[in-house]
Amino acid sequence: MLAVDLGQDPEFAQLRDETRELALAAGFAVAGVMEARRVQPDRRHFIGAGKLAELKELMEACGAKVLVIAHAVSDGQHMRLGRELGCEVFDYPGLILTIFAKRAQTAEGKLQVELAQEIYGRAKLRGAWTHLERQRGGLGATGGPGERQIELDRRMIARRIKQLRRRLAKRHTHAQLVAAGRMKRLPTVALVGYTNAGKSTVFQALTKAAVPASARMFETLDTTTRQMHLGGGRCAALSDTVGFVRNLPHELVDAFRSTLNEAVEADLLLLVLDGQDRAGPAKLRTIQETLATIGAAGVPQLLLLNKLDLGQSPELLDSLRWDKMPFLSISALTGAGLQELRDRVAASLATPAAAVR
Ligand SMILES: Nc1nc2c(ncn2[C@@H]2O[C@H](COP(=O)(O)OP(=O)(O)OP(=O)(O)O)[C@@H](O)[C@H]2O)c(=O)[nH]1
Ligand SMILES: [Mg+2]
Repeated sequence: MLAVDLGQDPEFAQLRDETRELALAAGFAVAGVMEARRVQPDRRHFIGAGKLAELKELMEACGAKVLVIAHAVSDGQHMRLGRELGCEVFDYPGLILTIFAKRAQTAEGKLQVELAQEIYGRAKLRGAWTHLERQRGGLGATGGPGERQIELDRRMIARRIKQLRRRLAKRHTHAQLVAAGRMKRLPTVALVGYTNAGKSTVFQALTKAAVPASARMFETLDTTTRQMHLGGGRCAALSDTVGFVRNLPHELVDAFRSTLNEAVEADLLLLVLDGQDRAGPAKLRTIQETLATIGAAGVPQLLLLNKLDLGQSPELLDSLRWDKMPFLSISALTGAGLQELRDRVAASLATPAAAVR
């Protein structure tokens, strides 16, 4: 695994550790981690020649077959690294796509992942094409067999992307109609947050519905919606959905648009953070940025610090108090704070939107 400190990211250590976690979630055993420090990436190999030689040596010494990079690299860098090191290369977006592909269960989830892969692969193919064209060398020469093949591939992928988008749109409209019928006029609440924060566990605790929760990253890819009782005969429709991570690849955000729309259309967002996590403030920023990207920044929010039973990070608490950010501490596992959560949700849904924040 390769992590490069480019000097712009104050959270480099978190990025490195998180990429390691993601590599494990993708099913790789991490044989070694190499760090490098650069002002900016090398244009050809992302890292300099000296580091590249060192990396090759390290990979040979531990028999590594795969290189995982904690950053997004260009198509050219991707190709050259693979060739130089004689191994398969996963950059950060590629790694996350691989995990999503492994986890996808439902037809919609699989379609969304396939769409994301096609979009990501198309960019890579474009890189390969530029490379071949350069190899061809000749000026003005057209119509070589290789070129025709690449052009055919591109057109096929473009057609596939269009087809996938159409199928997803159809499914989504259908699902919306079904859901609208089932949850007649119920206000909607969506759980959002970092992967592994405990969203599915909170969902289970609030709805008594069984959805898989686990310590694996990106356990949930599909949206589940159930009724949640708020007391006094009132109900809301609660949705559990896909988790966020820093730099969520734009291919995924694009492909998972319909799943993420759940958050855009909600009356209230429950932002779930792992309260014992020192990296909480950075993760909260990631959540807010992702919400802004998908157009859900304006939806009223209630911040939950989950896993109260495990303690709470003083750094996180200080940061929230400093920002005057209201929050509610809960434990989905022990049930602590859940009654107050129900009351707060009921109160916020009963008052005009803006009052919640
Ligand atoms: N101790 C403790 N563990 C919790 C609590 N809530 C969730 N967990 C654990 O945290 C892990 C992740 O929980 P999930 O509910 O799967 O998390 P998620 O946010 O749905 O994760 P993704 O679906 O991967 O995005 C699981 O191992 C849960 O058992 C809690 O209140 N206390
Ligand atoms: Mg989940």
